[in-house]
Amino acid sequence: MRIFSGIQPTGRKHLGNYIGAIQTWVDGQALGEALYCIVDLHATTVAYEPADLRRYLYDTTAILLAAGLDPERCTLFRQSDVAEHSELCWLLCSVTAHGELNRMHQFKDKSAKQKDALVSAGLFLYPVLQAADILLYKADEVPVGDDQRQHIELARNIAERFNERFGPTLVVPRHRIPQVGARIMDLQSPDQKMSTTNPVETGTIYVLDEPKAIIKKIKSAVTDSGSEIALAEDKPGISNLLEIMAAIQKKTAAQLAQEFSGQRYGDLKVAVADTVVNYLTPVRERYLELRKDEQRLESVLQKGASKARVIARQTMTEVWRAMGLGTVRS
Ligand code: AQP
Repeated sequence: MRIFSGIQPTGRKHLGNYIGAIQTWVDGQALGEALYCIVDLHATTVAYEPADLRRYLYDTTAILLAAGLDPERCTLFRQSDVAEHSELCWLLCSVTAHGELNRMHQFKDKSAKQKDALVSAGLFLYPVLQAADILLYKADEVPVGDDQRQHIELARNIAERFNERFGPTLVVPRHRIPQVGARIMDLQSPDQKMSTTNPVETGTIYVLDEPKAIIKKIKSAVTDSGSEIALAEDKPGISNLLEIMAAIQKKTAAQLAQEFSGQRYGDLKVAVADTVVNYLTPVRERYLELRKDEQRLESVLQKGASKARVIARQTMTEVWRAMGLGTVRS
């Protein structure tokens, strides 16, 4: 089985990214041939500073290695090092409907957040580039958080449409969304997912937060009316804390709700803070070591790109042939 997934080099990866994606990437190394990509081309679809992007890319690489990605057991690479991603994106545009892209929640949300800034065509085409990332490697499985469900569905539709139009060429992928922790919510607005671009700093726990900051954020997390610890729709704050702890301890939130029944909100917060600190502290410490050696990080990415290119070129040869384009490549 081949696994593919991508992550944006936003530098400040948060607990949602960690539980929803990074943890499943690490586990994926034991399940099949895993390819993981730091998608810097995606990061250019909103306003950014080139120097920051380069720095964040190394930050993200170091976080992924600190989390447990092992370059001997997976292929970790930078998207812009493999030109075939952009090439396939353009070709897949011919089997993607404008109306489909218009319906993407992420486009609607992110374009609304752009306020006075330019809403780029790149942001609109983001899901096509994401489909290209996945389909280029003929991935069977794509581990992602719940927010990416719609994009993976689109990638499946694009692959099916391509195969119908040009003959069987691409693999139709399936998503792997974790059963617990697929959508970690913001601590201050538990009706919204925890997110990099959330303007309220205290709602987001960053992977690199110091223990003191983690404890403070969890202690000040918004809770709900009443005092009973329970998993319920009208208790989004408490349910989110239970979900976070359950994902880390590999339990279910319902199990934890039972364990905490009769206790106070404050008791739960102390336990969640303790769990998160113990979970993230070793990652932060390894990160601080790994981040010092940019040359090593660069070398990991270069080696990964060399391996990824071999698969990408093979797929592009098949795609060009199927579409009747260019000189037939060998
Ligand atoms: N809150 C979340 N809970 C669970 N999983 C999540 N993911 C994102 N947020 C949550 C998953 O993380 C992976 C990487 O996502 P990305 O590359 O889009 O990274 P990001 O830009 O840092 O994600 P954000 O925070 O969601 O960004 P913005 O603020 O730009 O919208 C994906 O698998 C995603 O599902």
